[in-house]
Amino acid sequence: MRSSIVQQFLDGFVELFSSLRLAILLMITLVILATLVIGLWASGALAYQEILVRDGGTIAGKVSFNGKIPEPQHFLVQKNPDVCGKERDFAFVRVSNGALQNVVVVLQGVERGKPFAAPPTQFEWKDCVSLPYVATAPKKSAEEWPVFKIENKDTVVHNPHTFELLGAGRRTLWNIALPEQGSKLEKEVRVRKGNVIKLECDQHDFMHSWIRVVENPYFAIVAGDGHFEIGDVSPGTYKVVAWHPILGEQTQEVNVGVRGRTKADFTFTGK
Ligand SMILES: [Cu+2]
Repeated sequence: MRSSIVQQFLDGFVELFSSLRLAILLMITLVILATLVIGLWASGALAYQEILVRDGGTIAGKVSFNGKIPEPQHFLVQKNPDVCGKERDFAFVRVSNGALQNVVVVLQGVERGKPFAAPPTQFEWKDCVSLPYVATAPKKSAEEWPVFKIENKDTVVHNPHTFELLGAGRRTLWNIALPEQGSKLEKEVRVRKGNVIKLECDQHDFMHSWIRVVENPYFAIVAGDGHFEIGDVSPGTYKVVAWHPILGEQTQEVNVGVRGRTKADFTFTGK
């Protein structure tokens, strides 16, 4: 009799313990899952998703410049004046017939939509100029880094140096010499938090390019006349950002209707 009471007590204890253990295991699993989901979300690892866009609309507009156009910066060439010239002027702000050049327009935070191609961003370093001056670098998910391809077409040493820009600060990504004509590099740019990369040459302080990281295919670089167009946009409300490397960015909210055409014009002003 006594032994069966003890047995019952023991059985009950074992049962309680195993259900407690189960509950604890369940809680631990839930905590791990929640941490993972929050972590993925915070790191942006939840990649852009390609879907079939039906009845998409278009956002189009023009980016203008008003006011005094800043003077180009004048540089005295220290290295390789035989190839690069003795002096250089570099225009950080370029305007053509009132149209601001080198602006990237992006739709912010679009998580799914039309196909997103992510080819390497290509630069040609020729006549001691880095071209293009402004480019985009597609980043499809947290772990798929944009890639830069640079070719040295000059007979002098160029030394591409990339920086991730973070507010007023900047962090070196890499710094690789291209010693001779025909030297090439192809390398990931592991940008962490920022969405702007600066490309410079450590040999020549008048060589500059700026790159906007784009996380969806809804972006455009303005044409020479200032116009841009972004198509296949699912109907909805969007934040349109116009970004210039020197003049900063402007944002406006627009609505895109079924197969609609929405206008988004921007005007930057001289300081
Ligand atoms: Cu150089």
